Amino acid sequence: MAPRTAEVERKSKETHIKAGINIDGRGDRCDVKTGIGFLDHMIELFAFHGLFDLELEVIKSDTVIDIHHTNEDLGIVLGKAFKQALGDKAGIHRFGCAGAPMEATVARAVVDISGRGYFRLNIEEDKVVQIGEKQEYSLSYLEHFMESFAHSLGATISITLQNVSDDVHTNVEAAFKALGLALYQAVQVDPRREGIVPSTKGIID
Ligand SMILES: [Mn+2]
Repeated sequence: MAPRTAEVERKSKETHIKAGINIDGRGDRCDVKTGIGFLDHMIELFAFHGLFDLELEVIKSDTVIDIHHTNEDLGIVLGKAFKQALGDKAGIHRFGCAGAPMEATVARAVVDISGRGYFRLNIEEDKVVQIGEKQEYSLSYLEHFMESFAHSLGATISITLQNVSDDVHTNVEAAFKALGLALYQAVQVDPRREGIVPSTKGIID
């Protein structure tokens, strides 16, 4: 199998971001410098549990405003890197489904590398409207990051959070771990599907 790697660089008036990825990595060769400490931690553990080797660097950003653009653009660049590394997607499982608990909180991620970008965050409680408001990160930033990631990768992704914690770190970390585990499954190659794009349409673009 050809190496599934990619290098992506994206420059806008708001951010300048570089990424390098090896989908068939070990997960422990990551160098993530986003300028947002919490997000470094989240992306590193996502890569670790997905066994992806990842270099990600925010060269320029406008975090003096807030993290909105950088958070969004990191999702875009990471999604692009996966899309490019996956090529025509021949042989892959395409679907993945995994859960990760953290204390009482459980995150479940369901992924379909369908070519269609869609993201949905389901929260199985009413209480969580404003969690994380005063913190560096929040559930709405999580939603925004995942939305950008799903659209630029061309994947349908659903994340459900159950027994939501009052601590934003716990909720978001469980979500990133679950996504890493589900995406790991989705990108694995089944030898019985060699050379076959996993769609009855014959392509996933
Ligand atoms: Mn943590």
